[in-house]
Amino acid sequence: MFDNMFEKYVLSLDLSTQQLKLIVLDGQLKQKYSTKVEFDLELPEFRTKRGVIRKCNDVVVAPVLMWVKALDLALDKLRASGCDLSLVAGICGCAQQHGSVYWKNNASDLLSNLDPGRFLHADLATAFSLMESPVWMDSSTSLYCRKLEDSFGNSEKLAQTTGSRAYERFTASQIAKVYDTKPGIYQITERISLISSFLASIFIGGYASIDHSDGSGMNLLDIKNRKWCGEALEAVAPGLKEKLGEVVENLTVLGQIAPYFVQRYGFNPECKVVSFTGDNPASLAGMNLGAGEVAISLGTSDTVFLSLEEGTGGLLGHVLCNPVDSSLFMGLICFKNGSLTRERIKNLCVGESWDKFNQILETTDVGNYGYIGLYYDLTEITPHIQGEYRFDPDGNLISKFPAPEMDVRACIESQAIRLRLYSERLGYSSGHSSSILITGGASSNTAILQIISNVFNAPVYTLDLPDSACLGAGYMAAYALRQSDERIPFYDYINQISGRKRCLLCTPDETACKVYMQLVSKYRDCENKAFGIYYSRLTP
Ligand code: ADP
Ligand code: XUL
Repeated sequence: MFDNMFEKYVLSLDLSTQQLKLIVLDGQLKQKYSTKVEFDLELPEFRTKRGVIRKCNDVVVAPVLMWVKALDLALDKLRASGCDLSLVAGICGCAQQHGSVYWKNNASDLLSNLDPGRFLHADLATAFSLMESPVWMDSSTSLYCRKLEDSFGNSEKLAQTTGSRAYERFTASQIAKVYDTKPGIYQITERISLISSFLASIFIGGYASIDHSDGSGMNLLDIKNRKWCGEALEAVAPGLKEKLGEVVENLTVLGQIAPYFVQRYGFNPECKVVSFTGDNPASLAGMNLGAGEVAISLGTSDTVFLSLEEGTGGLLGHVLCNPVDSSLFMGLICFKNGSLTRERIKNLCVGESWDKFNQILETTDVGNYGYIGLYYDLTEITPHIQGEYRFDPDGNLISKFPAPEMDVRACIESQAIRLRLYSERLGYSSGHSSSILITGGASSNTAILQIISNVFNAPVYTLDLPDSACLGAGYMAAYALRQSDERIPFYDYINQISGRKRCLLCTPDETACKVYMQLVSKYRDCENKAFGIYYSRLTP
C-alpha cells in the first residue's frame, strides 16, 4: 500500500497530557505538516491546568470531551495549513498511558452514525458514562491495588503475569474504583477504552481494540501469552471482559476510516486505521534503540525505557509488550515529578526564563557542594512519597539550602541520578558502548542534558526529528501498510525508507562523572531517609 507511493502520507497523533499533536509524514517518512492543540490555552472552557484537573485525595482527571473537541480543532487546523487529507493512506496514533474512557450504553450507535455536518464533540456529547477520565497522574486507588495483589496471593505473582505489581494509575485499580464507588456508572458502561483506543475508535466509527503494548499498562494482560488474564479481570469487576473487548497485536489494521472523516475533511475512503498504542511504546518505535542504549523522555513525566528480551515483571518498574517485535518486551519506569517540578523550581528561583535557570546550572559547582534535594510535588510512583527533602553534605535533613538558587542544581542533579539508579535496576548497564537517546519537551535544554550525560557517563543523542512518540506512531502506520518485504524487521524497513539520523548533543565530562559516581550512593541514602521521614509523619 505504502511503498513507492511517494505522493501518499501517513497521519499520526499523540494525545498527551498537555496537548494533542498531529504530524503528517510523506512517503519517505519526512515530516510534511504538523499542528497541535494545547488544552489549557485553546480549550480554556474545560478549566484544566497542564491538561488535567487535580481534585482532593490524589484524584487527577481530564474531561473526555476536551480531548474530542481538541480533535475537531486539530483536524481543522491541519486542513487549514494546506494538507490534502485525501492523500493520507494510513493513520496511527498514541496517547498518555493507563487512563481509561467509559462509553455509555448505545454509544456505539453514536460512533457509527457521526454526522459530517456537525462537530465530533456535539455528536459524542452524550456518549460517555464518565465525563472525567482518570489519568496516569491519579494515585487515589491504593486500596484497590492491595485488593488486586491479595487476590493473586502477592505482588510478585501479579508482576510475573501482568508485567507490574499493582500501581495506582494502572487501569485495573482505576476500573475497580469506578465499580466500587460508582456502581451505577459501571452498569451503564458498555465499553471501556484506553485513551489510545478511544482515539482510534473515533477514527473507525466503532470500538477499537486495545493493543498489546498499551494493554500491558493495565495490570490486566498476561504479557507472555498476550491475552487478558482471567484471574485479574475477575478480581476487578464482573463482566469486565465484555466491556474491554478483544486485545490485538500491535500494528494490526483495524479497518477503514469512518465516512464522517471522508465527508467532513476529505479523507480517502480507502484510508486505513492501524491500532493505536501508548505514548511510551510509540516512542520506543520512533527511536530504534540498540543494545546498551536507553531512552529517556523528559515530558510531563520523566520516563526511562529500553528494549528487553525477557518478559518477567518484577517489583520495580514495568515490563510491557514491545510494540514493533512480538518476540520482545520493553522495560519502563516512570516518574511523575518531571517537567512540572523543574518548572516550579525555575519559577520559584528565577521566574519565567529557562535561560536564567540554565545560567545557574552552568555557573554553579558540579555536585552542589554535597547538598542534595529531593522534590516530590505529587505523590511519586517510585518511591511512593510526597514532599520536599533537603540534605546537607553529612546527610542531615535541613529546611533550606545556604543559598536559595542551590535548589536549581539540586533538582536537576537528583532527577538525573534517580534516572540512572532506576534504569540500572531495570536492566541498563553503563559501559563502553552505552548511550542515551533523549526526547520530550525538556530535551531541548542542553544544560539539563549535560548533567544527565555526566551522571550516566554516556553520550546523549537525539533524533533529527522531534516528538519521537508521534513519529513512532507514524512509522507504525507506514510499516503496517507496507506492500512488499513481508518479513522485513520494523527498524530495517524504517531506516531504509527514512534515512534518519541521530544527532550527538552532549558527551560526558570526565571530572564531573567522577563527582557523580560518588554522589550516587549518597543519593540512595537520602532517598531512603526521605522515605522513612514521610512514613513516620504519616503514622502518629
Ligand atoms: P507531554 O507530556 O504533554 O508530551 P512534552 O514532552 O511536550 O509534554 O513536554 C512539555 C514540558 O516540556 C513542559 O511542561 C515544559 O516544562 C518542558 N520544557 C519545554 N521547554 C523546555 C526547556 N527549554 N527547558 C526545560 N523544560 C522545557
Ligand atoms: C508511563 C506513564 C506516563 C504516561 C504519560 O507509565 O504513566 O509516561 O504515559 O506520558
